[in-house]
Amino acid sequence: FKVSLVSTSPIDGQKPGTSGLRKKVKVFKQPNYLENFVQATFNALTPEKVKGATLVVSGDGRYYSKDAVQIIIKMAAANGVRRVWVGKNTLLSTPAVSAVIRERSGADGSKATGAFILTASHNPGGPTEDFGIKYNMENGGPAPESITDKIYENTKTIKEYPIADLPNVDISSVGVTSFEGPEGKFDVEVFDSADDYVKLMKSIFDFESIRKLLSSPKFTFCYDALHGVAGAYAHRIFVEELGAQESALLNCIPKEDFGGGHPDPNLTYAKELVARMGLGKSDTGVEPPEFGAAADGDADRNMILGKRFFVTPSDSVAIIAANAIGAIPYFSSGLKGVARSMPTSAALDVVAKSLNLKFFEVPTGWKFFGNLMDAGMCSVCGEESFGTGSDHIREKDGIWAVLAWMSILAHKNKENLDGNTKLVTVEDIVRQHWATYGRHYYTRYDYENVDAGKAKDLMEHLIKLQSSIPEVNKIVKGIRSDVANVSSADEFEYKDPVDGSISKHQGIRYLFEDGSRLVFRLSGTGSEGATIRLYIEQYERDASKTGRESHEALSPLVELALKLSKMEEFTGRSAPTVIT
Ligand code: VG1
Ligand code: CO
Repeated sequence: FKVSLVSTSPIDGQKPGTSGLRKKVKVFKQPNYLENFVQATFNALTPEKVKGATLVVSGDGRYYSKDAVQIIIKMAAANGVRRVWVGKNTLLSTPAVSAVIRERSGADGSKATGAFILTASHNPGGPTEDFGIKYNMENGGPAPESITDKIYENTKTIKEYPIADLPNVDISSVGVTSFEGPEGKFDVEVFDSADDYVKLMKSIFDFESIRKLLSSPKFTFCYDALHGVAGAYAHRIFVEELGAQESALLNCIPKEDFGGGHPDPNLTYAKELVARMGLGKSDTGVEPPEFGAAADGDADRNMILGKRFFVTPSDSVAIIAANAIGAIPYFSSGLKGVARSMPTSAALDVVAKSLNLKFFEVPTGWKFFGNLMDAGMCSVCGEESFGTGSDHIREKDGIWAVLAWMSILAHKNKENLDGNTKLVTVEDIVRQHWATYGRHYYTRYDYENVDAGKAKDLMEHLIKLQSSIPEVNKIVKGIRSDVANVSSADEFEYKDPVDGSISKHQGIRYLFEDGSRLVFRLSGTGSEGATIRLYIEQYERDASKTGRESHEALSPLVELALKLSKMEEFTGRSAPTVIT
């Protein structure tokens, strides 16, 4: 093939957010838009990560992925990349990409040193919806801020990019296509999307014990992939490997537009699963399954449900950490440490303290966990946004979280599968956890697609207030006399304990004397306007008071947060778009 240089000019707004660059498809389809970003990424890497390197390119299969993968293949060839690995039909979940970088070897022993992941995760897909791209490093994790900052700088000065005149490569069947270019050979290898990932899961969990649980008539299960890429793994793992019924799978055929839905596994968007699990209804006629779970578009998120019961993601990571050692073979020699993102509830902190584990609080976004894991300081981590994972890879992992819960259920029910003994349920496990460690009542309010200027004004108002705590407390008491005093308030700043890098402005915190917290952040994953996230948390140690309705327990703090921030005044919104 031949390489030609295309001249281009910088395009505004290519700053990667919490997890890569996410924009409307029509933005990505502008001339040179994707090309500029891809070249800016190549230019941000050291030469040996490009020339002669092996790169993975794949994603959640959303609309525009098939075009994007061909463009990236041609640019990779032109930049001197040796080979590109593509999951069949461009499908690889975000955790599977991480696993492929870390675990897969080519026939000649080659290893990948990076990946372009094509996804906008939980954002809807289709011609009028979102596309996204992010780069992951050789540890399998998202590029750190030092690299994403460089990418952004490069997008502001880019003048040209090289591209090869290759024909489109058939990515619908497994196999290698080889080309000869000016700098030698270039291969595109299409491989099975699930093989490497399934192998990794089998090395972590005791599949035999999970299989026994799933085959017990007392245990019923339902998994909703929301038409995301998790469907490509769910059949293989849950049905073929673990013996679940076909009928346990809901929306497990990956679709370019996620069937028109919003592939975000929460109580608002995973409607079908929520209905099947009987949440919000006392009697559905049919008995709901014992255990249910859902994934987002790129399968790194998870929602865990019991029968008529919701497990908050903050509780989920705490419960996995508390039970991992006995239930999951991968952790049999102990946990190196645990970590959560700042807005995630402190349920994990309590477990860490009681089990005497190293504990870290990092900014939102998975990239911050990677350094801790690489340094051997963290085994299990999670975010309130339905993200849970471990150091088996460097991304959060939706199916891993489901297998972790299945392992805990299998472990606790070892003796209960036969005969008439009642199973220990998801709800039992959570209530037992609250009785032992106390409960963190928790909720998140999202105000999506708010005017960006007004969102900024609200944040500035909240920062200004922080300059005088006595003044804040006067206002607080005027709004709700029944909440505790604010003890401190700040903008969260993180110093990475491994490389010393500092990340500022990571969310506004109001911390109360009784351990309650209010956190305000602007989302970094939206593609239009601004999204304000408000996180509300209250700790209850008294075991007799841990069974309240979350909504009711948190109502004083919710009222306070809305009035303190002047939410309606600034945004014109009397209610959030999503509550989780
Ligand atoms: C959101 C979540 C964050 C998560 C990120 C990527 O970011 O809050 O916890 O890591 O999405 O998840 P933000 O900046 O919008 O709050 V995913 O599944 O979209 O890769
Ligand atoms: Co995701």
